[in-house]
Amino acid sequence: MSKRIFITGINGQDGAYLSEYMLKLGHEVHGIIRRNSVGENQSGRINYLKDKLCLYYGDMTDSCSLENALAKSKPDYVFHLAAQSHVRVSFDIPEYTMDVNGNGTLRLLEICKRICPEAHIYNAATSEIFGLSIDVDNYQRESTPMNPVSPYGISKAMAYNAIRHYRRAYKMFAANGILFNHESPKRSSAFISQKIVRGAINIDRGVSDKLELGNLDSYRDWGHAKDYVRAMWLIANHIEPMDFVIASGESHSVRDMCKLVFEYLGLNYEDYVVQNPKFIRPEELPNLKGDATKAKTILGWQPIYTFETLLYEMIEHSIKNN
Ligand code: NAP
Ligand code: G4F
Repeated sequence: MSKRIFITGINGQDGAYLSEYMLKLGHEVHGIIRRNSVGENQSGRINYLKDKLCLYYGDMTDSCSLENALAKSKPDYVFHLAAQSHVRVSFDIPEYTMDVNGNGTLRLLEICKRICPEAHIYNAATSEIFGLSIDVDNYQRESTPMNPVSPYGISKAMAYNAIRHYRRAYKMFAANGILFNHESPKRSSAFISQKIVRGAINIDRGVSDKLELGNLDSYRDWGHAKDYVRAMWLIANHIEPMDFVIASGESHSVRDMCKLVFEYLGLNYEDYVVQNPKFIRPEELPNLKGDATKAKTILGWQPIYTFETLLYEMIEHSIKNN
């Protein structure tokens, strides 16, 4: 049966893939977009789906807009994906990051409690909430203590806890997907995967002669956004609201990523990649590696992409489209 889906952050990387997936399953998709002075950017990632979507202007800092959009869309499912999602930028705009990501989640929960208390709410939590905390086997999982190392991580820890509080206190279906890094051809070039892919292609084409990066020795657990939006739907449809880690279980360094992307283009990254202190963070999260056993066992989730196939797809897509 067709369900009414409401997505905050619908114009983001995950919002676009989730919209596509929900439409494919036959659901009605609603979402909020932000006013942008460049009209085309308001819905740049979802323009190809726009005729099939019900869009409202909205902002996580504006309760009125959230209330209006939720009252109109009357959702069965709320996917809360909107966030100031850039970790390094969160050091520059910490108060805004806390307001959008932390208080914004609280605003949304309060309004859902009044307008659609039966809706299944999925919250985009993140591996950044673990920060410096690692289990003895070098993985992070649902039981790993939180020790965030950025304003972004702190704001997301608040949102994660708000979801759990509303679940217990008001018996709402509110669940966290604790997702590790996920990328795709739709990823902004402000993040490392797309920055390396586009940077290497520009060097290969002779458009530039170097790529400036920050820390090459941090490790991340990278997956594909398409695999991760499938997990969101499984989490939101589980028999009871629970929190799940979604990760590939493999960890690679930024240096590994440079090596693979440059090699694919027949180049040696060491000849082109230079460090610029501008991209070094005041506090870095050195290691992320997630254990998604709970999601695999209980939800039957499995990723399709690997680190290599993810990056090959991004490179091929970028060569064709940029
Ligand atoms: P993204 O591409 O940066 O998209 C974020 C979306 O949130 C954008 O559509 C953005 O609007 C919207 N947004 C930002 N501030 C807003 C505000 N004040 N009010 C309303 N909307 C606002 O992020 P993503 O990669 O799709 O990630 C989706 C969610 O998962 C985020 O919450 C992120 O923190 C979380 N997450 C991501 C990853 C990852 O590796 N991708 C991992 C773990 C968790 P505009 O389109 O107008 O900019
Ligand atoms: O691609 P990144 O900016 O992603 P980061 O900070 O890990 O955050 C992403 O994943 C989180 C989940 O773990 C999400 F919650 C969050 O919303 C976002 O999607 O950086 C990855 C690594 C970092 O260690 C960073 O220091 O790459 C390093 N890096 C080195 N040079 C760089 C650069 N990152 C960026 N963005 N730009 C650089 O020039």
